[in-house]
Amino acid sequence: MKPPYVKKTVYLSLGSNIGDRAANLKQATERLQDVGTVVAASSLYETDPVEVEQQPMFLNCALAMETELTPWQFLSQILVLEQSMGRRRTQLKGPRTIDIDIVFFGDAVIDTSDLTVPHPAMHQRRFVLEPLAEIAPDAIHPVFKSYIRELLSALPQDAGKVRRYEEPAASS
Ligand code: PH2
Ligand code: MG
Ligand code: MG
Repeated sequence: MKPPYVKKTVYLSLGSNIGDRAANLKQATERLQDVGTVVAASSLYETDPVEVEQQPMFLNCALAMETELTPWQFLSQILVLEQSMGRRRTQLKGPRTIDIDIVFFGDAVIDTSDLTVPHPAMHQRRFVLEPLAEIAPDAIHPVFKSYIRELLSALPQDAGKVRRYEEPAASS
């Protein structure tokens, strides 16, 4: 089968809760320029850990990218990037230097053992929806047919606190 060399818009959610979290998110964003073209980046958000016990606070952000890769080519490149930034998977949802999740891949709907798109928990996670709503409020969930801003406003109030992160001023 010939690969479909079609440009798709991919939305990513990035997270870090080990080390210099802001530097990790920035480095990942820069290195993703080798995987495709980063066309939008949200602010950084400091977010309460959810779905996990006793972990440090996260920084999260969202990116929009354009790529001609297939979803599996793209996935294998982000896994290599996570590894090269020191990600070690010793426990499920363990603390991490960097996590790069595919939220949407164009309007693809994929459910295989190695890849599920749209991300199966994105609509329940304020730490995904709030950064994404900053850069793509009108992106549409290809299964629910809802806008990101609608998914965000449908979240229960208790779905994990999320606030804009102000970088500490550089000391001289
Ligand atoms: N990622 C998880 C589980 N919980 N919580 C926050 N705040 N941010 C994350 O990126 C995150 C999480 C699994 O990938
Ligand atoms: Mg994740
Ligand atoms: Mg992940």
